Amino acid sequence: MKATAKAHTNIALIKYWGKRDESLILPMNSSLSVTLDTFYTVTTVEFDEKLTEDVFFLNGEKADHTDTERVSNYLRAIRKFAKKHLFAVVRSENHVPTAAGFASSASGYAALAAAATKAIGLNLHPQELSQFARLGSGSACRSIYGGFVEWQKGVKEDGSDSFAVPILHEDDFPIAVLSVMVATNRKKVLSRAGMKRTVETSPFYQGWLDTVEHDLSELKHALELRDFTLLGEIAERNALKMHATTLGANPPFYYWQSATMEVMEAVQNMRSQGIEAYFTMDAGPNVKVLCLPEDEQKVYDQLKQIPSVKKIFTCHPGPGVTFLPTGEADVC
Ligand code: FM0
Repeated sequence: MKATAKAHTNIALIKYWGKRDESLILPMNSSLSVTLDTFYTVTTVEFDEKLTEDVFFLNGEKADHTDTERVSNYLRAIRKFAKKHLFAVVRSENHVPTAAGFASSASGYAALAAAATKAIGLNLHPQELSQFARLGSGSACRSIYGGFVEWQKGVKEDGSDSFAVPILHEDDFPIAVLSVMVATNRKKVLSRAGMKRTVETSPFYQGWLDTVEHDLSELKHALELRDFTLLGEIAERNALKMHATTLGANPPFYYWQSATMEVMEAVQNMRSQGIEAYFTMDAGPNVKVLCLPEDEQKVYDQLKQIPSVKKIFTCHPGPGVTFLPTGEADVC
């Protein structure tokens, strides 16, 4: 009753922003991301009839109460579905610089969903697995697949039509994503709380909903054409629009810091010099810069010169979830 899975993080080009159901994690809008090759989580789950509660180890150490409770609540849904009332030991190794402000919930819940469902004896189709990952964290449903992935929002109340579908394989459209870590000093508004406040209070949220599906269909068209310029323009526009909704919330908030804007400006300057680069940001101050692989060194060198840039990780489209021989989480 043991299984190990590995899943990578993803960055949204069309953002998931807002829920229509908070417990089933059903989104207000469809979204589209690219799974990245650099950052990942490896998780081993072992169900054991001798256990009287779930135990969670993160990076080799026993996790705190809050993290353990979130994992345990998540496993409850899997136990219920499998009709097996067994507790588990969960061991996760995060190869995501979380301390540096990069989110690990997508790779974390994709790996946990895969390892836990397999360990409990369910043999799921990737589409079902995507739905299980969604229950942990919305963006995790997209990390089941590699490459470019759409999360179709669905319309049903039970969430049975809300899952990710692969659009392009990771080798089908080579782009580079430079993950730019900036100096940060402010406490984070978590994406879960931020999107809830925005849906409930921001008058700009309706503008988001009115245009996001159009952005998505345009982005899918750009992928079909392998048109990087179009992809970059739409992704940058969509990110700015998402961030604009937070300014209308009550109380208002924003994820950017001065360093975030310095990177955004540098990217726009590069474009005026003829280097094709575009930016996108999630619910935090770090910036992801999109460019073509042939320009990645040039873009890297320019970004590196910004004093508030602490570190840059060069990423490319990466694979979907995979199962590993059990025990790998302990040695990775
Ligand atoms: O990834 O409340 O998945 O599409 O990263 O766990 O479902 O952490 F920029 C924001 C991700 C949101 C956009 O939210 O939320 C995206 C965001 P949960 P997530």
